Amino acid sequence: MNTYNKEAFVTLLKDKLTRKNIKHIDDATDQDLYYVIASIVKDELNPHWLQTQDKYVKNETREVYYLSMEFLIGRLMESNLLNCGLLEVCNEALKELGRNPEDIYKNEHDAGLGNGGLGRLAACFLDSIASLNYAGHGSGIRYRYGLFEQRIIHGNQVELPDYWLKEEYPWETRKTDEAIEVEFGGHVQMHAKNDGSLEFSYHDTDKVMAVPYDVPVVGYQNEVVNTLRLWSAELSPEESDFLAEANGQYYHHLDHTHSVEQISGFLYPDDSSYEGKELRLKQQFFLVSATLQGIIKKFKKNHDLPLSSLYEKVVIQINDTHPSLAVPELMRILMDDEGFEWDDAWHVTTNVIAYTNHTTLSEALEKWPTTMIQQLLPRLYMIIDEINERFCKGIWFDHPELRHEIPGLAIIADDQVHMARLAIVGSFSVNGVARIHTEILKNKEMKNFYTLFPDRFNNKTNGITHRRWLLQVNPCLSNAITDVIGPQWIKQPNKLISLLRYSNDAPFLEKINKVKQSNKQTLAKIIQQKTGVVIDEHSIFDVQIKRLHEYKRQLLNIFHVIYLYNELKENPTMDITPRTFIFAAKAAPSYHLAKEVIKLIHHVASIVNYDKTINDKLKVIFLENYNVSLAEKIIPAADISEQISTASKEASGTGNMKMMMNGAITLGTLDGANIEIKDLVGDENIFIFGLTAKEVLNYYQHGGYVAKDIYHNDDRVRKILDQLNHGEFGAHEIEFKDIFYNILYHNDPYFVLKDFDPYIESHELIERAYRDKKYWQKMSVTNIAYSGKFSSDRTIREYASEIWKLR
Ligand code: DL6
Repeated sequence: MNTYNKEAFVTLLKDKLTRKNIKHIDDATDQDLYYVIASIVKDELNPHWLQTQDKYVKNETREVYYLSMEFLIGRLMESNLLNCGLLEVCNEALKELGRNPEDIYKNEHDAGLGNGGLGRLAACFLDSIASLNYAGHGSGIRYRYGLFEQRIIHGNQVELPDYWLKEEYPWETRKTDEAIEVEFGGHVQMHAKNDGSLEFSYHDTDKVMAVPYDVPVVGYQNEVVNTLRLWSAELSPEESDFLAEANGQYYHHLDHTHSVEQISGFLYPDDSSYEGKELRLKQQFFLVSATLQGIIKKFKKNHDLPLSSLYEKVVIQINDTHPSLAVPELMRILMDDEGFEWDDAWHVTTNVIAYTNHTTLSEALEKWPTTMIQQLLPRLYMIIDEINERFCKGIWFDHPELRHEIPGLAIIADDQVHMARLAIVGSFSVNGVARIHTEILKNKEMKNFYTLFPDRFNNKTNGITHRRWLLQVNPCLSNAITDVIGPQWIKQPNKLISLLRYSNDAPFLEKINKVKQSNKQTLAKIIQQKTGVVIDEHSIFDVQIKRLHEYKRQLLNIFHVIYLYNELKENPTMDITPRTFIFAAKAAPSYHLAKEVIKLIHHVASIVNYDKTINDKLKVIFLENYNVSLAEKIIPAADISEQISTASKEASGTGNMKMMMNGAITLGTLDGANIEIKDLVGDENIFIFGLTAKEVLNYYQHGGYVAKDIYHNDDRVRKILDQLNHGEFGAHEIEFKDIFYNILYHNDPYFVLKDFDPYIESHELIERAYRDKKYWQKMSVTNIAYSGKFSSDRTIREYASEIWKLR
């Protein structure tokens, strides 16, 4: 793509600046330059965007649509520059002009249109789909407010609205002419047709316009540009006219406009528990209906084929159950708008839709009250009811051995619509996101469905885009790698394996070490700027960055810190390698215990970081407002990657992959993708501890374990819990009682105490291993070498060949 050298780029920048901003380069602000560079990038990629679309039309390409309520894309400037082949030249040009590229790029507000795991995965997938030259697009919602901005005030999380669209977002293009009408509510009338079949019409519905904003998804230096289409809710012209005619109803008009726009107003900030809010259901239907209507319009326009062969050209991957209304909505469109009979519509639907599950946490499994769906989506409810009837009858007649299981399989049960069941029944593929997760789905959580549909279930272990998470965020490490094994790994990340040849090569190890050290220095500066705390750049950077949830066990981590602190207080001359524990995490606003843990981390930090008697051997850092851009700064500097979820609870994890790829060593439980990391790097290159998933599930089945036994028998544990209970880490006595009670009186549901001892032991092993520099660096290189497997390119190739059947 790129044809510029530094001089040409400088000229172009100046020229654009004159035309756009009527300014000389010396007067340009960082923000001016940000927009000017974005405009240069768009000039570069827009022709390819159009060509890519033309190519798909001309070749009648089969296309995949990744439907997701979340796309956590972060900033796009650097990745777009990188993928267009302009990053280096742009950086050089800016430096030539005496400007710091980072200062310019950070003018982009992170697009935080996701909570965490599944939203970031969707962003990585889009990057891989385009980079591998597959025809695939994202479809989501253009929330005006992304995930809340986190502030910490006196240790407490406070949430502020994230109005990320305050400044112009240069990457989006509004496509008014492709807007689509979505209908809610109203009532349904049935009419008998001449042939005796039924016809349905809808009356008095509320109509909302879904207006698409397209964001380019740029493939890595391959001239492919796919589309991320984000839908925005607006008042439909028809409704607007109607309101205008109702004279004197100005305030009503405003109210109504506001309530329509609320549909794409904000992202729900919880990723781990389900909340039955009507607005959320509206958002889901809005996304699904606009996307499906758009797909069908495009199919009719671009293919000379009957709609009954939709599945030959279209596949829809639904990201968790949030878009699972796609099943009844596609049925509705095919039957009511296109005149299909039920069986034909069902055949098409169940050959178009595929479903990915991202969690087995029962509190996160979506169930909507039947009355809510009946009122908001009356025709869809009728269809869901019919799907359920037919499905249950099928079990009754074809699987008599499962008759007694029908209540646990039925899509409608206990006056609720069970969305995961709907998604499984209406899809041709159901996949988990790591080997162990898929096994748990098949053998436990979805066991009876697996019996019914054994061929439907499959595993697709997650991945991350190595372009962003190595090439872009860690350029020095990338260069060091390229210096020894050549640049092929960039297009074929599996080639990173050749690094194994250098795992004993002293000069290479030294180089890798220098890169890590310099990344740690950079992070140390950021930490000082943000928190005022000076940390030892040579300490072990022990990192846990992810959403705050009990199952992710940040509590276990901070208990270990308290334990170390207690040890150091008793023995200040204790010979330990200095440690810096780095946390970053947002808690769902209504998740009390998670917020308590954030507070505890802060209170511990405020004691440990300023206690002179421990000689700066421990520091605890909490970086507020965790988002993609912050992760990009922390990950390259990590020595230890804490992946310590209660076994069986973390479906996969992707932070584990990002840190491994940047040379950190995993300290983890046998959970999610940690297991696959361990299988690759071997026991000697990872620190594994704690209960296995089997043990955890077994405890759950038998009512847990007795946490008080550990409290009574382990002095270290008792001391920590007593410190909490007596307010030693709180501003007042009752602070942290809830944590104390949850562990001792709710029987430690996430096995923090049970795994405490092996966790401490692993930390002691880490301490010893870190002292042997050579050994540590070898481990680090081995992890990088095996990380190619966790590129999302591998994952996407698997989806493309095994589920999507894309060429
Ligand atoms: O599959 C992406 C990601 C997994 O890596 C995480 O293990 C999983 O927790 C996450 N799930 C979610 C939503 N649900 N919950 N909890 O983001 O998906």
